[in-house]
Amino acid sequence: PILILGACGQIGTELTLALRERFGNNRVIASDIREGSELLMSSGPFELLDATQYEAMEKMAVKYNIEEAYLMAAMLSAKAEKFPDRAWHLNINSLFNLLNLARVKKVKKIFWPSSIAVFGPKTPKDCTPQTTIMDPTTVYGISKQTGERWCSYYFEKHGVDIRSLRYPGLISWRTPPGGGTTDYAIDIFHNAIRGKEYTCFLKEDTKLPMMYMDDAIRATISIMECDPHKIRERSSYNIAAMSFTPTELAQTIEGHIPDFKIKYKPDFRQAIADSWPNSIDDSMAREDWGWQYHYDLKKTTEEMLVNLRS
Ligand code: VAH
Repeated sequence: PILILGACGQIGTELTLALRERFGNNRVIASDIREGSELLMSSGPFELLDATQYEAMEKMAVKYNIEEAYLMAAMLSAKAEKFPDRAWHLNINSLFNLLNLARVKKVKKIFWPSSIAVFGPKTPKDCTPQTTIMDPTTVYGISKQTGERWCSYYFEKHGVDIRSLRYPGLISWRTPPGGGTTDYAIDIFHNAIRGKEYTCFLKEDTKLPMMYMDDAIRATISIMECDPHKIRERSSYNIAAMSFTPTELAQTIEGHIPDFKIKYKPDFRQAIADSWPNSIDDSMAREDWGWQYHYDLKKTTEEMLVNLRS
């Protein structure tokens, strides 16, 4: 059986549905601090669970005889700047709980998401390497950088089979955006299909690494299923798909909705975006476990518009 923590979040919702599709609804236990969408709740077992409470997690692992766990609960970059203490507590303690659960063999294999947010202003911005300078300037980025160090430590010291990916900004339609900086790339579609002008909170030339959710889910399942001897990196792998600016995204949308209009009103999230890379070198993921993206900007735009309109 598989346990998903943070199953009602942007990635958690999609991961739960994909794993239920793949392994059967009743083999995937969804859990979160609050209930989720009707689709998620009606498709298989759900438990209210606070990922910062070790005893509760341990009880859940024993109750369902969990073999694999995915920790998708976190507070994202923009919201974490407003609630630094809560963000640090949630992001780090939930990871410690998961690592310790694996250390005492209550689960066999675990997944934890990192992010391009681990990179900072001194990191090379173009084709950012797998191993490089990391000087994150956000609470979220610091929690992800620290988390990567703990993942590597628990693998080396305790043999914990932890797998991790540095997700770029993820674009999806099933859940509303939740406190991220890259979420402009989701908000924009919700406005466009309602015929509304979109006021973008980032400058028009802010280039960021992005990925369509289906690619991110496929990458997650790939690294979890791959032969452990092929995994050379136990902190977290760079993965990439596309990089674009708000202007490029708006132009692609205009190709489908000619009268779509965008204007720019940068806010505090501009400084967060400016500290992140423009593009990512994911050659190590390609070499080690055959990573390859499928959705480019054109296909992502088509998928988002079709699904949000249906
Ligand atoms: C955020 N979507 O904006 C998340 C992600 C790289 C961005 O970490 O905070």
